[in-house]
Order: sequence, then structure tokens, then C-alpha cells
Amino acid sequence: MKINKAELEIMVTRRSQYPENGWPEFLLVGRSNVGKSSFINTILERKNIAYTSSRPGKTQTLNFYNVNNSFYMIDVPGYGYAEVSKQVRAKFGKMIEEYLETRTTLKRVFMLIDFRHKPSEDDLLMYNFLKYYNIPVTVVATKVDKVPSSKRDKCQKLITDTMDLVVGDNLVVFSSVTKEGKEKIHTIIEDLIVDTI
Ligand SMILES: Nc1nc2c(ncn2[C@@H]2O[C@H](COP(=O)(O)OP(=O)(O)OP(=O)(O)O)[C@@H](O)[C@H]2O)c(=O)[nH]1
Ligand SMILES: [Mg+2]
Repeated sequence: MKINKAELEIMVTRRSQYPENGWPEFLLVGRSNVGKSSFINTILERKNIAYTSSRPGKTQTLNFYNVNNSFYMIDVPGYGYAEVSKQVRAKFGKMIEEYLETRTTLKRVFMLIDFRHKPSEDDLLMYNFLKYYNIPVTVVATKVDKVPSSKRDKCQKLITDTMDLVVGDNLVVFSSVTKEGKEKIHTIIEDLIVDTI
């Protein structure tokens, strides 16, 4: 896939503000600091289009990125970060829930987890929530550059054993540092938007 255009079109907090042009959409979810904004930069081939930070809690709204005038990638606040206040966490949760419960243009969720660790209780809750709404999921296991190749099989098995993916869902091993997995994600997106362009 060639990325001819990528720009942050709108940042929203509620449904009445979503774009209304019907383009296919891809939403990211994942723990705070797992690498969602970095994933957007890698997939859209832009160094700093999505703001990243080593401090969790950087992204605070639903950020719609217009890609090639044909689909949206949506960056969202992360979950599971204890130092964000309860109120703010509840607000983020409601924002994402409202989107997931109502958005018919959503094609697939990219659920980011950390390749180095067993998926957390929060990750499993999120996966089950997505399955409750029958939303197709690609699990993206990121930061794989931090794992020596001798430990890769073991890490991958821990993830697949813990998550128990349903048929149709898949796992892509990914790194925003080495760009491993980028082409696979591009192919997944292309296959899903093909009938709409
Ligand atoms: N080594 C390595 N570091 C990464 C990778 N992806 C992200 N990081 C680092 O992890 C930190 C968090 O990345 P972000 O992309 O801001 O994470 P986020 O999920 O958007 O975080 P929130 O907006 O707080 O939810 C940053 O310091 C990134 O540089 C990766 O694939 N490999
Ligand atoms: Mg972010």
C-alpha cells in the first residue's frame, strides 16, 4: 500500500463529532504506553504525525487520521494506567465504548499488546468486550525488537495460550523500531478496504 496522504483530520470526544463520510475505519486499542501512537506513525510512514511519549496517558481523545482520502485510522487513549485519575479513566472508557457500540464503518480493531509480557487482565477484558460486540480483531504484539530471537517462540506461545483467539482473528508480531510487521498490517487494511474504493 502506498501512503500518499496522511493527516490528522479531527480529534473528538463524542459521537456527534465523528466524520460522516462513511469511509472504512480502523481503531487502535491497548494499554497506555504500549505503542499505539508509534504504531500509527509506522503504518502511516510519518515520523511524528501521532504524538508519542514515554509518559503514559499522552493520547486523550479519539484522533481520526485521514489516509489517502479513503480510510481512517483512529488513535485512542490507553487503558490500565493507574496514575490517570478514576474520573478521567471512566471518561476514556465511555468514549471508546460509545464508539465501539455504535460505529458501523468500523472494519477491524488493532489491539496492541506488549510482546514481552503475558496479556494483562485489562487486555483480556478488552478482548472479551470486542468479542461481545462481534468486532473482528488483529492482535498486534509490539516492541518485539526488545526480545532476543532465542525467546521469541516462548513469548509468542504465552500470548496465544493466554488469549485464545476466535476464528478470523489473528496475531501480528510488530515493532515500530525495526518496522517488522508493517507490510502485514498494510495487507490486512488493503484487503478490507478493497470493495469501498
Ligand atoms: N523499542 C520499542 N519502543 C517502542 C515501540 N513502540 C513504542 N515504543 C515506545 O514506547 C513508548 C510509548 O509509545 P506511544 O506510542 O506513545 O504509546 P501509546 O500506546 O500511544 O500511549 P498512550 O497514548 O499513553 O496510550 C514511547 O517511548 C515509544 O518510543 C516499539 O515497537 N519498540
Ligand atoms: Mg498514544
